[in-house]
Amino acid sequence: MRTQVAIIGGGPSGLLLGQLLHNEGIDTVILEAKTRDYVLGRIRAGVLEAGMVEMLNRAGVGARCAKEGLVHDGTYIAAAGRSFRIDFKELTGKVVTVYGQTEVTRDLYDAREACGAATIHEAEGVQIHGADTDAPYITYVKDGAEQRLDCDFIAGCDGFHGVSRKTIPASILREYEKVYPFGWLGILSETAPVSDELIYANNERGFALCSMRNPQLSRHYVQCPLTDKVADWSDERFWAELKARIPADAAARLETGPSIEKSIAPLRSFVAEPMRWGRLFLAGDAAHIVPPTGAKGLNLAASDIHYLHDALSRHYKDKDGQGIEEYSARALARVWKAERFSWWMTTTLHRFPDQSEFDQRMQEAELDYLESSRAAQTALAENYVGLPF
Ligand code: FAS
Ligand code: PHB
Repeated sequence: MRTQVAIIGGGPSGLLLGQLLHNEGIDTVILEAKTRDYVLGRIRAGVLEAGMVEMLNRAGVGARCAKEGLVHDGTYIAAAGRSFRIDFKELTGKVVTVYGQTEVTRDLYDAREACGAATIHEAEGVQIHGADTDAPYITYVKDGAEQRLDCDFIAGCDGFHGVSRKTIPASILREYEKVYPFGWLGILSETAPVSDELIYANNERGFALCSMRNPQLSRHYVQCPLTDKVADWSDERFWAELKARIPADAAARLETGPSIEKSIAPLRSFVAEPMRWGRLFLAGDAAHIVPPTGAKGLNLAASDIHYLHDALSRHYKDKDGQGIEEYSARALARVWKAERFSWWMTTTLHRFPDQSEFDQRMQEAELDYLESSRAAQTALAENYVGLPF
C-alpha cells in the first residue's frame, strides 16, 4: 500500500492532521494501535484555546463545538480562604471553550469516516523504516498479517508512549524532563458544575480543580500522592476532600454523586528535540508533555498540527520545502512557552511534599501579586487563552 503522508496515531493530533490534509486532496493513512471505541473512551482534556477552535473550524469539524461548547470568559483562582477572578476577555479580548477532548476526537473520527480516508485500527507492531531517506516506509501487523505502507512522509502522532520518538537516533534526540512529586485524581460525575467557570484552588491540603464538560457533567480533580491508587479513593472520600480544598461557598453548593470515571494521572513536563528527523515529524504528545494545570496539552497538539499542515501543504502545492525545514524550530518555540506556563501554574498552585517555609511564602507572594496586579493577571490570561500560532 502507498500513501503521501502516513500518520501514526489516531488521537486528536493524527486525526486533525489527517482531516486538514484530506481537505486539500493530500492522501493519508492513519495507523492506530487501538480500536475507535478505546480511543474515544479516554477521558482527557476539557479546555480549548481559541486557536484550537479555529483549527477545528478550518478542518470543517467545528459545528458541534460551536453548538455545545461552553464559552468561558475567565476563571477563578482560590487561595488562603479567598478567591478572585481572572477576566480573560477583558484582559486579552479572547475566551476559551469548554468542550471535552473525547468530543473533539469523536467529531474528527466522524469526519474522517464520512470522507472515506483510510484509518487502520488495531495496527500492531508499527515500525518506521528509512525515515532519513527519500523512501520511508512503515511495517505493521494487522489481523496477524505483516503489512507494508510506503509513503512520502511520516507524522508521528502516537503520543508519549508511541514508537515515533523512539525511532530518532539517541545521537540526535535530546530530551528534557521534570517529573512532579504528585498526581491528579480525576473524576467525571453526572452532577451540575459547582461554578459557571473553572475554579483552580491552592489549599494547604493540596491542589483542587473544579471543571466541567456540560451543564449536567462535571470533571473534578484533587492532587494526590503518586503512591495512591484509584481503589484508595471512594467517591465519598473524594467529595469530602474536594469540599475541604475549595472555597466554602463552592463547597456548600457542590452537588455530589457517583463517579462515572475515576483515574489518577502522573504529572510531568517533557520535551523532545528536534521534532523532525528526515521525513519523520513528531507532533503532540509524541514530542512533548505538560502538566494539565495550564490546560495546554491538547492545545499544543493543535499548534504543532498547524505548523505541520502548513509545511506539508506548501511542499505538495508549491514545491516549497521551507515549511518542512522550519517545522521543528517553529513548533518548539511555542512548545517551550507553553511548558513554562504549565510549570508556573503547577508550581504556584500545588503543595510540594518537600517545599520549605520560604517556598510557601513565595507561593503566597505569587498569588498575592496575581490577585493585585493587572499586569500579572494579563500574563496569566494571554497564556491561558493561548499564545499566537
Ligand atoms: P494521544 O496520546 O491522545 O494519541 C496518540 C494515539 O496514538 C493514541 O490513540 C494511541 O493509541 C496511538 N498509539 C500509540 N502508540 C502507537 C503505535 N505504536 N502504533 C499506532 N498507534 C499508536 N491535556 C489537557 O489539555 N488537559 C487535561 O486535562 C489533560 N488530561 C490528561 C489526562 C491524561 C491521563 C493524559 C494521558 C493526558 C491528558 N492531557 C490533558 C493531555 C492530552 O489531552 C494530550 O495532550 C492529547 O491527548 C494529545 O493528543 P495526541 O498527540 O493525539 O496524543
Ligand atoms: C478538564 O476539564 O479536564 C481540565 C480543565 C482545565 C485544566 C485541566 C483539566 O487545567
